[in-house]
Amino acid sequence: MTQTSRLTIADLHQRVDAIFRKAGLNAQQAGALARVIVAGERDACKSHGIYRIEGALRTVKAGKVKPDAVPELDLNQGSAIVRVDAKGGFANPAFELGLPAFAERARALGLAALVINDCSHFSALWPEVEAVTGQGLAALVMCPSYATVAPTGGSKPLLGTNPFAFGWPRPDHAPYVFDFATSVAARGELELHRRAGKPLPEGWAIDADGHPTTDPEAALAGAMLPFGGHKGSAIGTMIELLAGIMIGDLTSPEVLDYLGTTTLAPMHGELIIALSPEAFAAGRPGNPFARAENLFESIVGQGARLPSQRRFAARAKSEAEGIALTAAEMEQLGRLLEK
Ligand code: NDP
Ligand code: PYC
Repeated sequence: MTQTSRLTIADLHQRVDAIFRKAGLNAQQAGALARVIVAGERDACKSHGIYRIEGALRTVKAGKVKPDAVPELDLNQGSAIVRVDAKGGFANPAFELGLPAFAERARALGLAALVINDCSHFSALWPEVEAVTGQGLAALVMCPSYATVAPTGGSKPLLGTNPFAFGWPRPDHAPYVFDFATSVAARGELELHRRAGKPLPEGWAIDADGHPTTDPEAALAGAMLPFGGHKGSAIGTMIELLAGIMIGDLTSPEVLDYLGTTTLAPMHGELIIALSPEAFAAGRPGNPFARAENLFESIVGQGARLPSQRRFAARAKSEAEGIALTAAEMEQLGRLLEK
């Protein structure tokens, strides 16, 4: 049986923050990164938990992200678009900087967009979705990645795994949140299968010659497939357009050209849209939050589960018992702290 240790959320945060501080990140960058990585581990989202620390450190070492960046907020007064220039740093501190003005703008105008430019991005999107729903607003979040996914009908990497996330605030419950890659699975899952020596499920990937494969090595050298065939392929393309080209930032093929590898965190932009359900439903019959509850009850009433339900259950367990880490993960944290 694998031996596990349990760390409190605060203890894991302190260790991850210390690792990043030691690697030269300023307090703003290190703190925001530690918050998102620890949240991933706390919610049992292993593909974006502590496994990501080494990739972030490699990206710093390669000079492909600025560890001391101080993001700059452009309020763009009167407009629905709030912009943060991440200044070549990570996306997470840029988001934290932009959130208050962006949420205030969405409440005042009914909807607003937060554009983040020039950021290194490796994290899950749900922490940002939850930050927006925590303000009583619905949220749509998306970003490109690097070219690793073949468009449906093609055979070469072109699109990114382009994550897409949505949240709806629920006054008396945890929000409704989904967050997924527009590829069949996140690329992090391929890497975790490779490390564990496990074959991939069928339908995830093709090899460099375009043939279906379940071998993680062959898949990493080939291309991943979009989820839902042509539908995921089109949504992935939409994300390249909206969160790459429209916001004046890099698309996934351009990111790969810039980095020359998929072993570092990608550098691109991010688009976050907030919508006020009250503003959109004003003057129409029914309270949008009460009507949404009826919909959720009907879904759960059929025996289905809501997205994020597994994650919220894992969070409750971590909060009560601490975050479970394997001996190998504890050793990894210790090694990185000593470096
Ligand atoms: P998953 O397929 O694991 O999960 C996708 C979503 O579906 C989750 O919200 C999940 O909720 C929900 N879900 C899963 N099973 C069910 C079910 N049976 N019924 C209802 N809902 C369900 O996600 P991916 O592997 O596609 O992505 C994982 C993460 O990777 C995401 O957080 C994404 O943001 C991140 N990512 C980041 C990228 C980047 O460039 N920064 C690129 C690609 C991915 P639950 O969590 O509760 O299971
Ligand atoms: O898991 O696909 C992924 C990913 C790419 C960049 C960050 N996460």
